[in-house]
Amino acid sequence: MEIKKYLGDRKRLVEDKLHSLMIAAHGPFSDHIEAMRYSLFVGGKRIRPILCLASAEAVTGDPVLLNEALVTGCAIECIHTYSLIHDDLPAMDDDDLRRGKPTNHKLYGEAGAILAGDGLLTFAFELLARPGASMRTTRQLEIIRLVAEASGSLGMVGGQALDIAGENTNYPFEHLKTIHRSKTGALIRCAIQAGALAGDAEDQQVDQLTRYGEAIGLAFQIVDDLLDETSTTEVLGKSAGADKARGKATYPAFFGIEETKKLAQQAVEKAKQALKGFDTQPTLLVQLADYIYDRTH
Ligand code: GRG
Repeated sequence: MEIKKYLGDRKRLVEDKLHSLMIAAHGPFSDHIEAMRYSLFVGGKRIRPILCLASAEAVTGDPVLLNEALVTGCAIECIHTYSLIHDDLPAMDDDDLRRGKPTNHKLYGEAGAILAGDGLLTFAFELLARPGASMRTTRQLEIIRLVAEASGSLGMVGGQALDIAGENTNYPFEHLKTIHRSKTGALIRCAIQAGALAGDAEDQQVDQLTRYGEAIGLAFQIVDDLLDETSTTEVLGKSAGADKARGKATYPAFFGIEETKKLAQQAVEKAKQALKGFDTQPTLLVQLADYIYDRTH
């Protein structure tokens, strides 16, 4: 399938599912829920749930298991959205624009935005721990633990803490790699691993998809560093040039633009290598790896 069509179809599928999960869980009326819904539906590429689903599709065609992967991906998207809401707060990156629209705290105030993020994070675990999920309980618990680890202090939250502490300091490149791996890479890798587990993959497949996910997570953040330097606020839907303005270390700051592009490409190639030996070559995952390099926002 052509990758643009695949991304469009899956984005719609994810958004329809997110709508139905939010309505089923919360009922329609309250300012707090509205603040959660605002950031969840204001835009976004939905790359984490799409990767979760594509990973499951690489190991199973069973529609029941694919639905499990879809719900899992939606939970991860809720966590991603919470992280963006909190990242934009005045106490963190203090941004006015996200996904091309005003940031959550600009509309709902700081307390409202903190609570919207908290609500989304908690809702994600409600979804992951849902009763009656059509997978083995051990698998469901494995996914819950994986998502908790990837989002928490040894993953995204820890990476964010290191990132903030490192602003305007001259730390070595190895430290930047740790920040990238934890702040951004962990949740992307986890989306792919969780998709494989929801699809009831064999251990060897989980291992290969984990290595794919690690490489894709790194490629994604290197490209994010590049876009921050080379693109515009209009195209990105968030403030371009923000990394430099905040004294953040990035790949281009260490290596320059051209070398950074090569490093991103190498990470994409490493991801594709990890898929070698799959019974049927997971073409979509290969194409998604290329998309992550080619993306413009
Ligand atoms: C506040 C705990 C906490 C963590 C924040 C995700 C994050 C950690 C900070 C966001 C800062 C940032 C720009 C990170 C770079 C990579 C990244 C996560 C970009 C945004 O993800 P996309 O491109 O966004 O998938 P969309 O809007 O498409 O969902």
